[in-house]
Amino acid sequence: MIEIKTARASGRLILVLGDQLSLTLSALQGANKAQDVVLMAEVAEEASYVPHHKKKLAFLFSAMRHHADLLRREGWTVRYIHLDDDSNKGTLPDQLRHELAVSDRSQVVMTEPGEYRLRRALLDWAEAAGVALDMREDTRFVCTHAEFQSWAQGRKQLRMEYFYREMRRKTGLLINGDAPEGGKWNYDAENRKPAKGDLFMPQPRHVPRDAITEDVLALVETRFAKNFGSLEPFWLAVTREDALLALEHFVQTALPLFGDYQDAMLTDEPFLYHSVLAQYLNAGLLDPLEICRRVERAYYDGDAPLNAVEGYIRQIIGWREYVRGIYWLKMPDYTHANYFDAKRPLPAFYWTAQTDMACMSAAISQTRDHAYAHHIQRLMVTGNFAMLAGIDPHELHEWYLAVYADAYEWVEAPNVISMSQFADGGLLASKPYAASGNYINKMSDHCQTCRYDVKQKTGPGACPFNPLYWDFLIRNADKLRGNPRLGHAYRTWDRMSEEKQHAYRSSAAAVLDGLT
Ligand code: FAD
Ligand code: DLZ
Ligand code: SF4
Repeated sequence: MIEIKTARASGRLILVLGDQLSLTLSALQGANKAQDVVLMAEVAEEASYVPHHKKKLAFLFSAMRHHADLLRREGWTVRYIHLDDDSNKGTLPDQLRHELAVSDRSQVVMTEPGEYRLRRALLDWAEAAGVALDMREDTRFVCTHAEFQSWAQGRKQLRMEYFYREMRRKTGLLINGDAPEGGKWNYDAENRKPAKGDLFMPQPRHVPRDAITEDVLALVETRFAKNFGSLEPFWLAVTREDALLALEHFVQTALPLFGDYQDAMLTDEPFLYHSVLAQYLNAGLLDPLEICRRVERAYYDGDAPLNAVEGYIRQIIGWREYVRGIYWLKMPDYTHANYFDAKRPLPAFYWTAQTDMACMSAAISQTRDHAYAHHIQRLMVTGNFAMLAGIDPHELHEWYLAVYADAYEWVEAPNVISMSQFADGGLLASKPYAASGNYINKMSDHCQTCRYDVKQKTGPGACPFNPLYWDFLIRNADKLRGNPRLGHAYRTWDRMSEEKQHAYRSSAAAVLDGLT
């Protein structure tokens, strides 16, 4: 065969990002393993655009390094840039510029980044540099951008429940003929039970660390010494193989009770019956449909009840797909939405867990130790407190984006800005998720050991959530009083004596004055 030499190398550079660790990635489709080079890079900019939890950094760098090895085993040529390499340029655009120059290539292929920030930066760079950038749709989601836009178009309310039904029909998950399995689309009414400490508690699967993970742990400890969070214990899966075993472990040990105890909180049980799979799913080690099909099979095999299986599948093809659609519909201004004009800085205890509020201390310590807190802790404890106290939603958003191993803006921002803070005025929820201590007491064991008294409404010993709840409603009455779902609360307030109202407001002022 005669080889024709061209002036430039004929292959393309395929950029694979840290949360694109999937062999099925659209960027790899149709590529030529003999000519194309996969580029993966640990860069300072991605590692520091928020001060990520140490465990999140270690998880992602180790998973990236393992994925590079897998790609090589699959026959790809991989150029992997370590954080400490001399040739590391610090940002993805600068690294691309450098790699194109040294390899004498001119074309870049990639799957679209999950975050607006990076997508914009790469598109702007490519345009300015005159580089041919083939940015492909991320096919690892059930719903395409076009499908979401056409679903959202012309609707006054973007209700997750209706979107979810479309996704059930599209995927055929738990569909029997044309109807939902069991006759209902949603079995949430059977969920939401509080949990007792003496229940059997499954634990997520712990994976022994290998030499790659040990190296990464040392790197993170040195380079990110001041970042929030504990590196130890480190037991996360960092390969697809182990993530699949974690899925299997969840299905066998926790799925049957996932629905029942989905909203429960226990001080000594951070994980309860949750799957702890979001970090694997969001990094690309697992695929949403493969998870849902495995969980669906557990129902048809008689291994898990419908309320658990439907509830679980709804989180993934419902909520997860829905929040992604909302994110892309609303960016770029979305993360600065501030409906209540809340300006208070984030209290220091969000970084230290040093607070007498037992529920907040538990949620934040678990976050520090595991880069994890489950949904209700994020929504009804740390999120609820921030909204009631009038914390700046953008500052809070940056905290959530930093501290969870599963946090990427496309999924975190709608959950924080919209669902937990109502900062967009109510796109995702018909009323703010505001609650007094009563809710936390019903769903957890935290109040039993708290310095504050959940039954006390006002005064120094009262649960801070109690006066803050009323203070929030009254502070924001101009925006919320007309909400039909809050009519009952405002009528209760109106019936209170002036003395009681004053006691609530002055107790709330004392709590807020004490926040540093
Ligand atoms: P499980 O409880 O076992 O749920 C199963 C899966 O469903 C999760 O792994 C996740 O992929 C999906 N899921 C569940 N609820 C949601 C939801 N509301 N939005 C999107 N996916 C969902 N999830 C993230 O993946 N990243 C985030 O940064 C993130 N930030 C959040 C911030 C706030 C304020 C709130 C209220 C929720 C946030 N969530 C986020 C959603 C949810 O809390 C996490 O997905 C879940 O706690 C991850 O733990 P798990 O894997 O054990 O989930
Ligand atoms: C989150 C993250 C971190 C901490 N580090 C890197 C990195 O060094 N290199 C990389 O390619 N990706 C990293 N990521 C993931 C990106 O931030 C992610 O791809 C974008 O935020 C888009 O979702
Ligand atoms: Fe939280 Fe209030 Fe209960 Fe204490 S009493 S744990 S602050 S809800």
